[in-house]
Parts: sequence; structure tokens; C-alpha cells
Amino acid sequence: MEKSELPDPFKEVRELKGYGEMDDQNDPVTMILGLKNLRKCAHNWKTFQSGAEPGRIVIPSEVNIRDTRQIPFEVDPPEHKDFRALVDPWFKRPLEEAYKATLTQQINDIVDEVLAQDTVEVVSEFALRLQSRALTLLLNIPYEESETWISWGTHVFRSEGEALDGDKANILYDYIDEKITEAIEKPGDDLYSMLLAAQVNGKKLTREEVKGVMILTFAGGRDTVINTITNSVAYFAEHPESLDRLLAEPEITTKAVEELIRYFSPLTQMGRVVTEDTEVCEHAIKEDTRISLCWASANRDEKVFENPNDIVLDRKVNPHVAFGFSHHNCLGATHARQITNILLTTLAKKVKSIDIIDYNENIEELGEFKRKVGFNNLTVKFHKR
Ligand code: EMZ
Repeated sequence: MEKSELPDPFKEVRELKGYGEMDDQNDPVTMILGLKNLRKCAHNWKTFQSGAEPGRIVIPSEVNIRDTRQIPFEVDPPEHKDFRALVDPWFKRPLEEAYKATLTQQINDIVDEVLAQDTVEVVSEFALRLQSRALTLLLNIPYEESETWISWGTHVFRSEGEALDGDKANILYDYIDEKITEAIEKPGDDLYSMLLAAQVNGKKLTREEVKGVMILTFAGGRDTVINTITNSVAYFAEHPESLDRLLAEPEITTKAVEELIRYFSPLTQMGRVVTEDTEVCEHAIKEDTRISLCWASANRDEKVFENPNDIVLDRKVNPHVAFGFSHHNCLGATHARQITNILLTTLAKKVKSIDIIDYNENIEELGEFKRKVGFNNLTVKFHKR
């Protein structure tokens, strides 16, 4: 097996039954594995709710480490629409030329940095730094702030060997509280200030609501972006011909971004709380239990994707759900796509090959399934073009 490969652990059960089962802290989950059923469930917010107890739709559940509702992520329609309308324009800023130019400069700089190094531990020295620096653009705050986030390390919410770490999570919550206070005292043109000044349905957001948007902005795009970057480096290490191809055919870059994100599916699944006794895949599901929309499985559904386990850089039809589906689709997707796009372009331009020196896989334990989602660490040597 190639080191960059992410095998599909769901295949057999998906084909056999269409759903899987796992326990999570004594709160069982029925996992929806096929793309078609997953889409139906994602649309059906009345039966499959996001706005339950804060933290419960995340798997592993975060009910024991957080009380703040993440917004718009843990809000159902119709309120969801109003919050989404408020934040959507801000999260589309990565499409602006000035944003793209600064992000390109950041990525050029960090690729130059790692090219100058002897060996590089990709997760902590490349992916975390790149993700943190890019996040200063999304929040519209000074670049230097990224140093604080980098100092937290890769595992703010999930330390190695411990899926949920309340003490570490508090570092983030306290930090955000402090930043909200600063923005109240001295408003600027950053995301905190925008939220504090905004109204939804004629009412200002509460401090708790502002905090809910900010926690989501920090947490939702951290592991996911770090895994995407690290997995991309591992893939190019074993496929230098893909770097050559992206250099020769830059017009396929947008398709390549979607394909890598489909294949990596950096967020394995997202839960919903069931509001009434129901049935999925001819399987009874009880009220007040959870289902999960298993993006990683749906993205390998052989009924939809030809050769689902191959990375086909210019895949023509690619209706993947790696950024979720329906009204809760990923708010940070524009930013994530822009990072990945510029990363691919920059690596193709500057890097000839990459050697993998050492690695340690990050495997999620999901009941009957074990899924490799990326690496805990990956040490490589980059070679200049
Ligand atoms: C939540 C989640 C959002 C959760 C789209 O995903 O990401 C997870 O990494 C966080 O732990 O709190 O923000």
C-alpha cells in the first residue's frame, strides 16, 4: 500500500446494508454510508436536527467539553438562514483579488521556507503554520496573531491518545472571550467587530452568539485544513508526475482541488439528532438517538463515482460531499478551496519531488470501522524544481 493512500473502510458494509453502527460515549450513532441516502437525510432537517444540545452532533460528541452553541452550524432552519445570510458574504472574501494575492504570498513564503530546510515535519512545521497564517486573512487580523495559534500545537481540541480534551479546549474559549472583549472596547475591521456590530432579525447578536461563530471558525477549519495540506504533500511525494502535470496543465487545478478533497474527505462524518422514530435503509431509528452523515463513505460510493478509490486529478463528474450537503454546507469552503488551489499551484511551480522519511498515521476508531484520516506526523525532504 502507498503511504499516501487512504483506504475506504466502509465499502463492504455500505454495499451490504447502507448503514453502519458505532457507539460514541454511550450515545449510539447510525452512520449513513451511501451518497443518495445521505443527501436525503441532510435535507430533512425536521427529522434530523442540528440544533440539539450543543456539541451533540459532533462525533465524538463534545457535550462534555462545551456549552456554547456553534453558529450557524448548530442552528436549524428557519433561524439558520438568517445567521447564514449574515456570515456568508464575509466567508466569500477569499474570492477577492487582494485576499488571493496575500494568500499566494503567504504560501510562496512557506514553501520557500521548507525548501530551504533539511527535513520538515509536515504537520507541525508546514500544515499548521500555513493554516494558522491563512486564518489571519479570514479573520482580517494582523499576521502576527498566527504565532499564538501555532504555539497551541496541532491538538487544541484533540490531543493524541485523547479524543476530547476539556483543558485544551478552554485555551481556545478563553482566548476568544478575551478577543471579544478587546473588540468591544476597540472595534476594528475584523470578524469579531463585524459580528458585534451586526443584527439578525433586527436584534444584535449576543456575546454568546458571537463566541459561537468564532469557535466554529477556529475549530471547523483546523484539523480539516491541516489534514488536507499534509495528505496533499504525501500524495505528491508518491506522485511527482502529478506535480509535473499540474505545472503543464494549470487549467485542471480546480478539478484537482475537488478530487483531492473528495479523496481525503478530511471530515469523516457529521451527526444529526433524530426527532421522531423513523427508518433509513429499511432500518428503524429511534427518536433522540443520532445518525451521522458519513461524507468519507459517500465520497467513495461506487454507484456514483467511477474508480472511487483512485485519485483522478481531472475527474469530470465529481458531486462529492466533502464540504457537506444542503443548507449546512461548509461555511469555510471558499477559504479552504482557495488555500488548496494556491498550494497545488505553488508546489507544482517550485517543487520537483518530495521524499518521505518518516510517518505516523492518524487512524480514527469508529466502532466497527477504522479510518485513516491523515498523519500525526510526516517527515519529508522537499527538492527544488
Ligand atoms: C465543530 C466541527 C465543525 C467541532 C464542520 O465541523 O469541527 C470540529 O473540528 C470541532 O471540534 O466543534 O466545530
